[in-house]
Amino acid sequence: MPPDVTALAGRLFNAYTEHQDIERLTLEGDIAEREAYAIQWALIQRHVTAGERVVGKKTGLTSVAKQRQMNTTEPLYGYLMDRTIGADGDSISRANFIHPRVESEILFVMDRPLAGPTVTGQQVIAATRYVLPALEVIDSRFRDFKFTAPDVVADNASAAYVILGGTATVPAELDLRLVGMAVSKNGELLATGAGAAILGHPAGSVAWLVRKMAEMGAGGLEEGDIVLAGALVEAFAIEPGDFMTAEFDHLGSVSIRCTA
Ligand code: OOG
Ligand code: MG
Repeated sequence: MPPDVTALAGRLFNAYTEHQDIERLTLEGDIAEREAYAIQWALIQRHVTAGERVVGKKTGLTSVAKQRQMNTTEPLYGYLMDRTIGADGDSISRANFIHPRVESEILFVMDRPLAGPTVTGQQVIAATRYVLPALEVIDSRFRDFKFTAPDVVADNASAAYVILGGTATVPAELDLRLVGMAVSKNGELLATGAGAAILGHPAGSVAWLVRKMAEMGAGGLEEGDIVLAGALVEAFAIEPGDFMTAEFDHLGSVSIRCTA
């Protein structure tokens, strides 16, 4: 029996708005990839009905570090909503999340639309207005942050919040593969990475997203879209009192604070 797309999207929407975890969906039966993206799309429609607006897209599980941490090898995409975007140094309240984790990322701002099954990283760079360093807060709606690939697709790739920082940089001016990054919590170094960690090149990661959207019949990127290319290193839990900073070569730094 195919999954009840509307009911499952409603369950995920309630978990998101109530900051209350739920059992993963695949415990009740298999969900195919296309069905998982259909649930994700129904979930986004619930957000839109609630007055939110799509402002961009995200890839996830595009680095080996993330794939190892979450025990999966399949990248995925999801949507970014207007109410979940913040600026450098902003605080998040722990009470608004279930079990938040922070990821260090490079964010693309699109200058023009981009769609189709054969889009390349070079085409992504040509269609990009600028890139920024970003911190993504992910917050799986599933108990203990444990899921299979279709679960996390349905759950909009664990998207929860994004902090934009640094200075706008035109990507053609540097080699994004070799942009280095150091992330720290409360002044202590947690991990280091480079752009090449995400599918070989951050723009390649965005190109993968565009091709995957085409495969799912979901259109592509719009002018002005913000696009997260995926975490360079693993995600780290954030708790009240924590201050996390990701410093990037060339792009600048971005910080987040967590309060109760
Ligand atoms: C899925 C989302 C992963 C990334 O940048 O790799 C992600 C998860 O790990 O919960 O956003
Ligand atoms: Mg991410």
